[in-house]
Amino acid sequence: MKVAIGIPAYNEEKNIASVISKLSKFGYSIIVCDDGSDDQTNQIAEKMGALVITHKKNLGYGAAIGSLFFKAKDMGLDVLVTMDADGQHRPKDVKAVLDPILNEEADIVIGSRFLVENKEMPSYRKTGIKMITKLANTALDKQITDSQSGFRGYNKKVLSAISPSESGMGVSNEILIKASKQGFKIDEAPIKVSYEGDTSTHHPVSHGVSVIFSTMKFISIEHPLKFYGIPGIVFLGIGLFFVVWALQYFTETRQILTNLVIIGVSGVILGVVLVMNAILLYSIVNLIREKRN
Ligand SMILES: Nc1nc2c(ncn2[C@@H]2O[C@H](COP(=O)(O)OP(=O)(O)OP(=O)(O)O)[C@@H](O)[C@H]2O)c(=O)[nH]1
Ligand SMILES: [Mg+2]
Repeated sequence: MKVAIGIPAYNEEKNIASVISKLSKFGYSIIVCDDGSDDQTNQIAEKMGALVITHKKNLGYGAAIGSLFFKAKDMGLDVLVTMDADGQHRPKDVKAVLDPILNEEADIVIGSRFLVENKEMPSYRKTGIKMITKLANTALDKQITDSQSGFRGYNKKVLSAISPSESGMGVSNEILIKASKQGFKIDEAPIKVSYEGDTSTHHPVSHGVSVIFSTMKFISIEHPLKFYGIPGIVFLGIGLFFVVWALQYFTETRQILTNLVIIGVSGVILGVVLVMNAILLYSIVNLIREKRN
């Protein structure tokens, strides 16, 4: 079995050396994607014997994951395990993420921070990640606990079927939503994470908002009937209710209640637009899928 660890790294000169040396002890081959770091990350990773992919400029976490997927395919890997470069993930947890894939029990294994207690995790991050995971679960067959963890294992089938397109942190949900839609088996394994000195390199609110928007985008593409259809039918129902009410009032009193009419007509228009959109997007997405197969 050809297994490698893929590490997306952006300005991680402080942590990358110890992450690579600890992983090497487990005998794993290591691929580092240097995402346009302007510190010594690239040189250190090279010196530590990792295979280094270099982005000339910073393209984003998602772009780094995309490059690692591409390299894994190119190398004909059977399994790619991704983990962060900031020392938050423990190399000894690789086995827990890898084994279910080697035993063919799952196609994707997520190292979840919510299956065992992770005391160090700041509560605002717990809340944020749980909220985003809840949103992702609306588009996943199997409900999961941590859709944002970057510590994951992917088998060969997933690596060849999915090409991540999201350049930001939204890639984590993108891969899961696409994989679930294609029927891949997603599982979770417990991991411990350290938050010593809070290593995060982005603002939690902007990070959270960008991930929520990109997740909505992928849910709307993968599940247009659900995403647009259901609200469309609700608006149509409310609109028709108000129109009938206005008509009834008019027949009884010969008077027009403008606000009833406005609510009614705008509800019907919005409803029709959303339902049309759902059908249109559904047929376009399926047409593209048929063309692709
Ligand atoms: N933030 C950020 N990280 C990147 C980028 N490209 C690669 N990375 C790497 O992606 C991994 C995850 O980034 P983190 O900033 O630790 O994100 P996080 O783990 O969700 O946030 P924390 O839980 O606070 O650490 C790290 O190894 C980064 O070095 C990028 O453009 N921005
Ligand atoms: Mg981190």
